[in-house]
Amino acid sequence: MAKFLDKAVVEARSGDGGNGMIAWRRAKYEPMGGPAGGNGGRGGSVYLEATENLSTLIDFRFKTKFAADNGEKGGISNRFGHAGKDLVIKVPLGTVVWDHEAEKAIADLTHDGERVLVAEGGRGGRGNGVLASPTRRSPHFCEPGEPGVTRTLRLELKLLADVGLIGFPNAGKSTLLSIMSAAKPKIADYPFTTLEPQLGVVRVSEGESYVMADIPGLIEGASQGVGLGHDFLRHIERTALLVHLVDASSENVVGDLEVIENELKKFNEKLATRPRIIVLNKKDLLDEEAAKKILAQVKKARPDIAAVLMISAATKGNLKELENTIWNKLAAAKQEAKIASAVEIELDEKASDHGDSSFVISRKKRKFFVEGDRVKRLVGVTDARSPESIHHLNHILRAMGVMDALMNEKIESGDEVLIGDLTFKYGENLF
Ligand SMILES: Nc1nc2c(ncn2[C@@H]2O[C@H](COP(=O)(O)OP(=O)(O)OP(=O)(O)O)[C@@H](O)[C@H]2O)c(=O)[nH]1
Ligand SMILES: [Mg+2]
Repeated sequence: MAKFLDKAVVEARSGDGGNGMIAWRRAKYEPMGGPAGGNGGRGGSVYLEATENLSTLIDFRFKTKFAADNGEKGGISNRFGHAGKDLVIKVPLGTVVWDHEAEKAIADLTHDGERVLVAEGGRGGRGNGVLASPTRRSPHFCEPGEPGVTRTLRLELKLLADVGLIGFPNAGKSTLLSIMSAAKPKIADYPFTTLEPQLGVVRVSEGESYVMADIPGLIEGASQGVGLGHDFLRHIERTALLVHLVDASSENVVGDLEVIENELKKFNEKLATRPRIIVLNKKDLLDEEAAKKILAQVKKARPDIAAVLMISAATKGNLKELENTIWNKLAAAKQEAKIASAVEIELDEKASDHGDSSFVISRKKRKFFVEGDRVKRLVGVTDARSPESIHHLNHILRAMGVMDALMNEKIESGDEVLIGDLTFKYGENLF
């Protein structure tokens, strides 16, 4: 059986920006024409997008590396390179996106079509066509494209399903899922038939559906971990509406009900107030009289739970009533779940900001190291052979405060400064 997947680590890489172009116009009467190299195209960005068509992270079991296309290099005659195509990775609703390295939540995708930018494409380098200016009429250089970024993300599925089927082993949870959805879980007359949550899509009408999870059976002591109780209860926490199934032919129906209710409460106080429906199953095994009596007993024992009904999954008795009750309760329950999750996960707004212009300076004797996202990218678009390009870099480093910081570190003329792949000499090509 495939292991149920509710966590995945993926790598997303945005495309490199295309390089600029060095080219010259060739006109009949202009043998040495002006600069005409086009700009490189922007690299494709990577987005994550929530969709209601998925309900698990199973797709990320084998494919974990994603890359958007690179931008095209600039062309002659001032033609711009095409931008790289963006990549949109689909994830199920309720996916929380973490920056795996920084351990920061960057998005909580809760509605269909909601998107987050996780890796921004590199800018295209400028061609010599646009780098020309009145004082620099024929630039013999262009800019390289900015490299893409690679980000390691952890995806966590917060909401497993809309509806969670819970109850003792053998209560008939899998049977119910199999008749309400197209899912085909294993059904058998022994306990613990189901060992991993099974999901099914329940179609209500054209275009309307919800996801139902059949959760493995719970037993007394589950809140202390008995019978993999913790795993199962953690799944239950991630369903908006609970359908608690009890075998109505059991000798002590109210007692059975209370055992599970207590375990839920012990595990997480919040589960005690999660919207729920109590469903007494296997009505076909009781005569009319006994069925009525048991229904009354349960209603009396739990006056706090409004929705109590009796069905037979085997004969599909009262199924319509159950379907309607679930559908009516679900809208309200999902609203509640959304409010709760908004409080739980405090998004780190800064973590999704890639243009991080912070930098760190460290030194080893007469060598200075400047590290940071933005400085690295800047150096990436610098052509070390072009004095003008170096001049441009100096200008930006000064504006970012890198020069001030180096002076605070008592840098002296002739000292080496290492940024990204380039090494500079202070006072010579860095000033
Ligand atoms: N008579 C009768 N039997 C039922 C009904 N619903 C389920 N059963 C039977 O009860 C047994 C257990 O059903 P399952 O659906 O496997 O129960 P489960 O709750 O998924 O059990 P676990 O996976 O072990 O937790 C099977 O033999 C089913 O055929 C019902 O409404 N009436
Ligand atoms: Mg089962």
